Amino acid sequence: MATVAFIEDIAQHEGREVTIRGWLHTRRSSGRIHFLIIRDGTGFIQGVMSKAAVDEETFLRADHLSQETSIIATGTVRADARAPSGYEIDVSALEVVGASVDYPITPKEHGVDFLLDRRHLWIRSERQQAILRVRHEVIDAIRDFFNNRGFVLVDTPIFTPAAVEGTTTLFPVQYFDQTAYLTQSGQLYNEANAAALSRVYCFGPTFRAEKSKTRRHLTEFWMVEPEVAYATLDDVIALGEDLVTAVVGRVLERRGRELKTLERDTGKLERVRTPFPRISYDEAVGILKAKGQDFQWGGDLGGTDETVLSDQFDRPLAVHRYPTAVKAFYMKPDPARPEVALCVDFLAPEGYGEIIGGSERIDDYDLLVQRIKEHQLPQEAFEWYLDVRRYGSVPHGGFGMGVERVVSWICGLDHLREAIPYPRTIYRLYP
Ligand code: NSS
Repeated sequence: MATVAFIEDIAQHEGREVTIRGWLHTRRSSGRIHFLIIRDGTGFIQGVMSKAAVDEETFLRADHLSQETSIIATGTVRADARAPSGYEIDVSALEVVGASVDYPITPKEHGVDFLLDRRHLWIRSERQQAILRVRHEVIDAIRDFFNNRGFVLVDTPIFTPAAVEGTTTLFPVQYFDQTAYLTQSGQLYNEANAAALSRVYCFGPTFRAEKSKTRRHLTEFWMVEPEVAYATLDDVIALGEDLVTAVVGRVLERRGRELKTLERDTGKLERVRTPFPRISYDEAVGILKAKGQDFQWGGDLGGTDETVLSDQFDRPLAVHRYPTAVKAFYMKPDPARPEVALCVDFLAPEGYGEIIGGSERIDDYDLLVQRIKEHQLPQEAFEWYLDVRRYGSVPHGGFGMGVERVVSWICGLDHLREAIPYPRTIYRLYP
């Protein structure tokens, strides 16, 4: 009996007979030889079936196999310098497991809507597999980063009673006889959790009814959010720099093959090292004006503004101290200049936009109540949050990093929809 092997481990089996269990990716024939590209979810390899090596029925059957037929192929592993994986398999037996009639995604070009409607099949392509593996690595690197630094993972709820990031992007859901909202961010709970456990993070899906149709917005996205008791804005920025550097470094170290499949220019990622450039919002406005942008002090940065700014640097850029008026209710005003907040956004290079948003939080009870009122938020829903200020309030801060934005940047994608297995946007809830 041949050993069952995965294509990613094929080098260990050189010269031996193995069985690969997978699917037929493509096939071409020269009359006396069939070339079968087999994929098994761990890689792609060419199976060479020559007429002389198999019985007539097997050879004939292989001539009619269609794309994505599931197959079990047995054969001897042979090194071949020309093969992308460095190896080929001389097939001696082939079993068909499941037919695949008229597989809709063919090697020709398809429109993106056609592919998104078939996302459950599209993920079988080499490129989409590479992206999903990078996403896995990014998530794994994030978890390792926080776990190795003494952070405690504390899960925050998905059904919530109130807004965190503005009331205009809330998704209401019927919750028995009340209205609940899908969480926009675990931050408020994280703040309570940091008062219990010092350094915490939450990591889960978050939801925003983003009505704008952009390349950078999903309605369901994954966010990791650390929160640290006694942290200052500088601590928050330093943590963000270390996290981004660790994640990029890990993908470069372990997912070189995938980045190659994606034709990513890794030289640009190798430049991601600490310290990142830091500029204030005031300085950002100066740069935008000098670059001919029509931008006035006081507004939030738009997508184009972010790109103009990040284009000035070859690594992620930290922009701090935005006008308090355009930022979230919980952000602490700078005591030296209350019109700006102790907050930071990290902008990825190459026009990928904001990947991190964070701040110091208001730790003063009275000011927080005032802000809740100014933002016309229902104070009853925030009483528990105010308790964090009633009982042993401390300065603290944290940030949120969007996984899809990071994956999209690292992979060099032109739209966030490829960075998540099943994207949800204003027009898409299927499959
Ligand atoms: O709105 S954020 O800037 N900040 C927060 O939600 C804070 N409550 C986080 C915190 O301090 N704990 O969002 C944070 C990040 C942002 O930088 C993006 O990377 C990502 O979340 N984000 C998104 N990704 C995809 N789609 C959408 N719509 C989206 N919105 C934010």
